[in-house]
Amino acid sequence: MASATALRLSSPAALAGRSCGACSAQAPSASATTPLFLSRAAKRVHNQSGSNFAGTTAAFQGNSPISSGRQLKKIVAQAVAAVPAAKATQKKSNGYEIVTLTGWLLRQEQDGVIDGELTIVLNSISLACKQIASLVQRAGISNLTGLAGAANVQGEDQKKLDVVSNDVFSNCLRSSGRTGIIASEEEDTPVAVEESYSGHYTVVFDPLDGSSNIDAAVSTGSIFGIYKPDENCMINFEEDELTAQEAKCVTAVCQPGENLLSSGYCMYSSSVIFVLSVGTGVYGFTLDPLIGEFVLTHDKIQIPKSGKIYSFNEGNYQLWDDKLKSYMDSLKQPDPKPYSARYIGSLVGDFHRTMLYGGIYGYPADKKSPTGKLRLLYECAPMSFLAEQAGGKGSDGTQRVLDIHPDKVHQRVPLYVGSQEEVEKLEKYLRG
Ligand code: FDP
Repeated sequence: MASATALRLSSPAALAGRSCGACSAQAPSASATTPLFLSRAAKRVHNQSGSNFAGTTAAFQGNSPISSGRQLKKIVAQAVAAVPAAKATQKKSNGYEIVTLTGWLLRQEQDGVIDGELTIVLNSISLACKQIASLVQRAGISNLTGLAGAANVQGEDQKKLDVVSNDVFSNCLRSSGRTGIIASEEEDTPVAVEESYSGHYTVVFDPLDGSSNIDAAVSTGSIFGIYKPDENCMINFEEDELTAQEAKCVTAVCQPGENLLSSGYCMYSSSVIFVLSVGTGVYGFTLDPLIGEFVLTHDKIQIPKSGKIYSFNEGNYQLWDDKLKSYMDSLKQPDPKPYSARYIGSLVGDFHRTMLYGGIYGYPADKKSPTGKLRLLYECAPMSFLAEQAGGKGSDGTQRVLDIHPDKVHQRVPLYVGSQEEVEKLEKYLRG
């Protein structure tokens, strides 16, 4: 079982690698083809239109100096006419342009959406996801299936991959040097990162969600949420006793989802997909295994306003309350057509499908689990943040999930998330 000891690494924090990821073909230099005899106006037009002006300029390269005012006028007119077409052509992709996650993050930083410290944290998370993806893919071969032989703080059996993924995630976050406090679903309590260098972001994560699916090689995922540091909860390692530190750590992570700066997940499925929001919409990146980079594939994801797919573990039907049962019954009415049921039993996979196709995902409270099964900090709040950023909704049945103030680190709440109209329909049934 993963230990809950405060993290104290002596080595200086290694910075996450930052390389330029937006790869596009280099535009030919305008000056290379600038003709010698153009007027200033014609030159300006030429420079704006770049290489596409080459056809026009070719006429006066070499031995064709401009010999009359009429000729000059004609040249300028030709040049002006060439501009709209040139601009349109410039925007066309050559088919080899890609935007990598690293390049996208740097762009957000340049635009002032996130700071450099958050860029480094998100980069370190993406690195953890790549490592976990490879472990998940090879689990059956490298003897990483099955139980680790311990239970976590919530009494759930930990799988070997739960434990390994937790180490991978923690290591990546620690070595970024930009996290102050980290809290994992697999650890008893949040821990302070002593070697934090700057930034001091608070990160909550579930390193491997849906782990009951691992041994069957079915979809799993990692989920994370990032909060800005709270001055009141910053740790002073010189002065604090461990218990005082622990109290500060708990306070730091017990924030409502409303305060999230960023959240996201990585799905380990037929492809590895990293989906995140930094508060300006939701973007999805698919891992290209050949170049080892996440590449932008889902630009500005929007959850459809409604959708006829529901994703609940209906095995629990008899344990639900009557209002929820009648909601579920209503979805099956053949008039005009019943909803379709889809349930993987892996939150990341079920949520990802709901984001793309619309519908509703639900894990209600029931007689066996009176507050539901899913964790507010590591599952419900990050997913609700994403849902809202994509135009959907996240609710516990009566209120917005992002408004819930956690009183416990491992608090569970019911979750209904997905298309706005579907979540509102459910809320109406639950109100009675
Ligand atoms: P798991 O127990 O396999 O880790 O919160 C964990 C979670 O999976 C979710 O990913 C999943 O949606 C849910 O539990 C499945 O629970 P049920 O098996 O009760 O349906």
